[in-house]
Amino acid sequence: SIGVLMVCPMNSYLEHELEKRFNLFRFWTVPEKSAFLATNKNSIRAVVGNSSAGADAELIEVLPKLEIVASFSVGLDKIDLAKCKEKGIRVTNTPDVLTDDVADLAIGLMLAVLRKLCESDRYVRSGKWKKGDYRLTTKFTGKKVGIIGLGRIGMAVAKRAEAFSCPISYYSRTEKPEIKYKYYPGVVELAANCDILVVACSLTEETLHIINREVIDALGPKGVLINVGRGPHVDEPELVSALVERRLGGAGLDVFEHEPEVPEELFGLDNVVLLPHVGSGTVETRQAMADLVIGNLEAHFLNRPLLTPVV
Ligand code: 8YV
Repeated sequence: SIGVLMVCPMNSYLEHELEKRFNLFRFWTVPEKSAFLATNKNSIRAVVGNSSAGADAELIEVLPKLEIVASFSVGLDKIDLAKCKEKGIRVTNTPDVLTDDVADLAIGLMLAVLRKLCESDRYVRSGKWKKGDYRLTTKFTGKKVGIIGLGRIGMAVAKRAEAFSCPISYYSRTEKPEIKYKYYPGVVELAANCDILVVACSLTEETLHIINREVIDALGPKGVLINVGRGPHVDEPELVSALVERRLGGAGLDVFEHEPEVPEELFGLDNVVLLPHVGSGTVETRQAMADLVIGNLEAHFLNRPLLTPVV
């Protein structure tokens, strides 16, 4: 049967469904990776990856029979797309099905940071409430929200923030003429003109460290950064020092530069909320993502049109 290489653990339902249909190899359980690849390279026709591991040039080169890379993610930054294109390898991802969850989480992070939800929870649990030194928080409704990347997720964040009466502005490579939100042609200008800055773009060479010191300074001591994109969108040491020195008001972070490592300087701060990359992490959405991965692989091997093709 068709060999499918799953590169890292991601979802047990997906594993079971793949196992029913294909000869599934779990790469993370393999102790001797290169010996394993040498033995199985001619039977592996598909790779399944996610946001932490995909198919880099090295893996693609070593798999001569590779036909398709199906990612259990919308982000494609762990796949060498140019190499796939060059070799005629198909690529699929999981767009749309996770948009609502990621946008919901972005709004959740805004509320959590501004209203200090996690800090307040710790206040109750630790018994501090009985000593009664609760400090006031910051209103969310009406805050100016700036969005980097007005794709599916960025638009879903905007729509939700509109319901909180937030004026919306955005940065993207090009202005979207049909969109009524205010466009800024640069990230620094956007940051200087919003209270909450949301990273919702894909990670590419152009968007790596798109949040740098200049952007952080433009956002300023009352500004809040929300990152539901990728850790490397942010120059993390710059973000950490700005938060520690209170040059930035706060941050809600679902992603980090070196996951699962999170800078420990952040652990003591009450103006940050830290999540373990769970934007798409609901039972419903992860199942829908898994079904898309399976559907794409089945379509490919039955010579039918792919459900969500990228390459
Ligand atoms: C992860 C994501 O892929 O879709 C993306 O780009 O980052 C997430 O959905 C998921 O956590 C992988 O297991």
